[in-house]
Amino acid sequence: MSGKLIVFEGVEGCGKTTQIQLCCEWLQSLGLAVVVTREPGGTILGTELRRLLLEKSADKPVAEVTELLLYAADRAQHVAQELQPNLAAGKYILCDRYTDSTVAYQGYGRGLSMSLIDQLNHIATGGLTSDLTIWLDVDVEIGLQRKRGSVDSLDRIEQETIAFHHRVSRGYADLAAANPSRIVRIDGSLSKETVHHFIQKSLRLHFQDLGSQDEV
Ligand code: Z5A
Repeated sequence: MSGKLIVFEGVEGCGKTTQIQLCCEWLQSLGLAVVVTREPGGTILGTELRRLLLEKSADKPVAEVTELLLYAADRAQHVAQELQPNLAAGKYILCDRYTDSTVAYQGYGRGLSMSLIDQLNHIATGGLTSDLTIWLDVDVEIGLQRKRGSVDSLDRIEQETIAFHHRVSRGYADLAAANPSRIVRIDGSLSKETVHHFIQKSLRLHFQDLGSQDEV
């Protein structure tokens, strides 16, 4: 039996965590085995890498290529330790960020080489791609406003300029246009309930064992 890898992507504050939680509850109510995980930080080693990557300390700058390599290291460990075994066990995996984040943030955001990013993504994943990626599309300003309202302080990437976040957002738009069968765009500025409804619809369309849309 083979499970499903469903990835949630988008700019900061787009609602991934909220929607993953709702989706997890819904899939569990259908009797499915669900695993929720994230990048960076989906393993014990990854938790350490996440702290190094996101802590905002001016006296500990992280060079751009170092950052890229740390995300790749986190992903390689995550694929080997979490994603592959849970897929092999037939589980539905809901993953907060995956390879598209590196393209959007390190590629479009930081301007690092796309061919280097593609190579590292391939090495880290061994070619494992998502079965479906949900891109929650919200305006950068709305996302950052939501984040500023929900946390006390912003981490290193959140503190980047608005222009950086706009480049990231364009990265997601380009990725979705280039991968229409893998990436589904959902308007993340709608209410939480409406976004969840559209996610249910998309998942039912893609995965027949979730039943027909009439049941939504
Ligand atoms: N990163 C990278 O650069 N390269 C990589 O390869 C990878 C990652 C894998 C951490 O990601 C950082 O890692 C990220 C990119 C970088 N940049 N930063 N910082 P993260 O996913 O852990 O952090 P995040 O992007 O900042 O996401 P988040 O804080 O977890 O936000 P979210 O999950 O998208 O949103 P949320 O927590 O569900 O919602 C935020 C608030 O909005 C909260 O108060 C909600 O109640 C509210 N909300 C949610 N949905 C709605 C709707 N529909 N309406 C109104 N309000 C809403």
